[in-house]
Amino acid sequence: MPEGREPANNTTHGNIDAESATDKELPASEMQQILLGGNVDVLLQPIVDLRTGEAVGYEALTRGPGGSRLFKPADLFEAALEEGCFHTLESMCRRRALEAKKKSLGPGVQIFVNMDPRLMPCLLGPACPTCGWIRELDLSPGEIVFELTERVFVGGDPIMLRALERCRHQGHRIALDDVGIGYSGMATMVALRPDYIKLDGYLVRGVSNDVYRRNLIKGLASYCNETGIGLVAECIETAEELEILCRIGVTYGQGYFLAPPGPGRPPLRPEASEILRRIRQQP
Ligand SMILES: [Ca+2]
Repeated sequence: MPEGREPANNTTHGNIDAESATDKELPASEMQQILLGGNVDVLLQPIVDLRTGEAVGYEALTRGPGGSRLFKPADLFEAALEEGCFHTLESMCRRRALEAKKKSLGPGVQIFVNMDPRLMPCLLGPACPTCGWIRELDLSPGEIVFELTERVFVGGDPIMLRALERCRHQGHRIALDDVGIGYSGMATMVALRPDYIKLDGYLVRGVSNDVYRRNLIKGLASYCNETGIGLVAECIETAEELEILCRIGVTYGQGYFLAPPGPGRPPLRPEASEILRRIRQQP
C-alpha cells in the first residue's frame, strides 16, 4: 500500500462490536502510552479541484509515533482493535483532525475526516463529543466532510441511513471512501447519495494505459457530473494519470503527484500545477 493511501480509517479487519466500542481496560502497552500522551500526528493532504488547481479541502491522515512499529495508520489502528481501544483512538484522531482544521485551514476550506461507518449510529447524537468539539472550536458544520469507507459500509442498513440523515441534518457532508474495492458497490453509491465519491487508488493506478480502467472512470465521472457529486481520484502518482483523469472529466484529485501529506497546508507541486495550467488553456 503506497504512502498516502489512507486505509479504511483505518483498518479493514475485525468487527467493532459492543464490547470494543465501549473499550476494555487498557493494558500497559505502547498503545496505552500513545493514548495517554496523545502521541499521534495528523498530516493534511490536499484535495485539488483539477479545473482550477485550488485545494477545496484537505484529508486528515493519522500517523503513529515516528520510528515506532505503530507509525503506519494500518498498524496503529490494527493494534487498537486488538487491544480493544479502537473507539478511543478513533475519537482522539477525530478531535485532532478538527483541531488541525481550526489551526491550519481556516474558514472556507473543508476538512475530510475518516470515520468508520460502524461508529456512525452512536455519533452525532445529543451527547456526542464530536458535536461538542465542533461547537467548541467554532467550526462550520458544512466544512466538515466525513469519509465513510465502502470497505465496510452497508448501504441499505436502515440504522446507518438514519445516522447519515442526522449527520446531513446537522449540515455535514459525506464522502464515500475507497470506492471500487468495497463490498457494496453501486448499491451503496445510489442509497447514500454522497457529496463526494473517492475513487480507490486500485482503479486510478495505471489509468493512463488501461482502457478498462479509463472507461470505467469516465462513466463514473459522467454519473457524478450529472448528479452533482464530486468525484475525487485518489492516489494520483504520475503526470500521465493526472492528464488522463482531467481529460475524462474527473473533477477532483488527491495523491503524491499533486502534493504529499504534510503539516500545515502542503502546496500543489509545481509539475502538477503546470499540467493543470496547460490543460486549462487548451480549448
Ligand atoms: Ca480516506
